[in-house]
Amino acid sequence: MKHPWWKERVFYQIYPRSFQDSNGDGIGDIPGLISRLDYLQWLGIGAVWLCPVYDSPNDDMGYDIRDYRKIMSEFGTMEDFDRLLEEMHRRDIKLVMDLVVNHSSDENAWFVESRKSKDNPYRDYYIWRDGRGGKEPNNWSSFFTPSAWSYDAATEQWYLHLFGEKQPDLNWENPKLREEIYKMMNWWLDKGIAGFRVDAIMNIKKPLPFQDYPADREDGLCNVGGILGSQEGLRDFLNEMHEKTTKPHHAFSVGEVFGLDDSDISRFIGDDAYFTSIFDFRQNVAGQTMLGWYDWKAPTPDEYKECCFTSQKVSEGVGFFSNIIENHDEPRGVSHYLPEYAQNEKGKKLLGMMYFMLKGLPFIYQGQELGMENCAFPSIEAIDDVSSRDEYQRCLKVGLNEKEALKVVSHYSRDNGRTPFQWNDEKNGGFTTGTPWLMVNPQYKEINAASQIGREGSIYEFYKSMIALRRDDRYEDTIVYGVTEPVLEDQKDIMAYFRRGEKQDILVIGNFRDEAAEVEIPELKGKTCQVLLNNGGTCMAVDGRVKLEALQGVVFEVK
Ligand code: ISL
Ligand code: CA
Repeated sequence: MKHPWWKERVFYQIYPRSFQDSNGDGIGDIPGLISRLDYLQWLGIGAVWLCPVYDSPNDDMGYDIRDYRKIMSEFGTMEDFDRLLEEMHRRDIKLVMDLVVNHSSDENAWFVESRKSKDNPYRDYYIWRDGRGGKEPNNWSSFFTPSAWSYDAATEQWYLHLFGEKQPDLNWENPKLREEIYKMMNWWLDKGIAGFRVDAIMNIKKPLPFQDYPADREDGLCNVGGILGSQEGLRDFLNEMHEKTTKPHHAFSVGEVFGLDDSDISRFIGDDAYFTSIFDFRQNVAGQTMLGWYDWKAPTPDEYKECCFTSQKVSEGVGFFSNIIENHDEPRGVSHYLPEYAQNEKGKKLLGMMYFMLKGLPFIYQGQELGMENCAFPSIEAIDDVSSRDEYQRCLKVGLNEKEALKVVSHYSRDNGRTPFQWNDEKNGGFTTGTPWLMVNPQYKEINAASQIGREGSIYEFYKSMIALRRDDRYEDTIVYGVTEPVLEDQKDIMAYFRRGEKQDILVIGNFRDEAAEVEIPELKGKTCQVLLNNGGTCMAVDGRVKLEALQGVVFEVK
């Protein structure tokens, strides 16, 4: 298929718990989301990735599923869900659901059975091992707790959980379990959803035997994330899942894939690959180490651009990455990638333009189109997220004081992306009439949708015009399908690239400096440069020289 729907649409990620509450209980819900679909339609959104709405005890906010075929009661009912799907389709918006099948909740009926006895028919749906002299079976660390193993007294064995204690890992080696998962996926696809965002999928294949690995942190534990993803047997599972679910349904899928070797991309994206697309996390993981958040650094604008360009290069001719600056697990992109002097409207639009015009599928995370920022959490108690609590303890363990630990966690906390959506400057930013489940970012008075919709020059209107440009038939061939060709790569804090199509060339150029810049692009000599998008200020492109103000970003059509 040369022009499938998913290449030409803009995606929007919704964290339903924090989008819109309809009944005053402080929790966003499906009726609330339905009441905001017009907002997405005005913006020009063509598909939504909806974070988990399945029945869950919410230890990891829905990423711990108790019942895969039931809607979380706080969010509504299956009737509400069906209405949501219908209302989205009426607005020509596709629905992509979250698929969490590396693990389930410990309250899932499968696990409730599994833990009962060693010969229970569901025992092998999960991963059980004997301990070593009263201790964990091996030194694997979990992403959310120190050890990846928890002891269960009923059968005197340990179960594996790469995430939280209440998120036991499913045993993909068991063909019966795999069939159950495929049946469940097909059940949702038959309902008419467009496909799945596939959670933590590189973790489903565990390396056997379950041995110790060299420690990568001070407590002797080892993060096996990377080791898991390179397991050859993982490919068989991914292929089988595709063959039995997404392929026969011609469904869309986007994998949450970390640590993939660039030489392997063609097996993951492209025609008949395991997934339609995978997220490009190269810039998100830049600056991260195994030690934990206290040791992480944000990339500079030049490191950011290098990551983007590498990803463009390795995916060209292979398939489409999904491009993001943030999601529900990340700090707000504008607070993470922009130097402090650039954390203003102009800088936010600049960053938005730089990633949005790259080749790939643009995903916008809720509130990104308003320039929502990280939240100044007043204390660790104000943070709810399970991984933030773990990282806070790690900070204290290595000797940071409480104030320093809070500073680290406030920057990286997943709750930065989860504070309620800022609809207006009224109580709780218009999110709820009750008490919000997580604090509203105090910035809602200044940063909110109502004040930006229709205001010329607002971040929201800027995103709207970027989306309109991408959807404009005259440019689609170049913006969606054109090759990316970086220029001025060695110019510090300048990010510039051509998109070359059959009908025209487009130049995307941005100045991340806090002063004006003038650069030379010989190819522009004798050509006219027509401005398609500009984040503000005057710009000149004359005789091969381009002048940009501080933090200016411009998209030119070059003729
Ligand atoms: O694997 C990682 C690093 O190699 C982690 O970053 C991990 O993949 C990531 O945290 C997975 O996130 C997803 O699954 C989690 C859930 O808490 C997140 O919200 C979700 O996006 C467990 O389901
Ligand atoms: Ca509610």
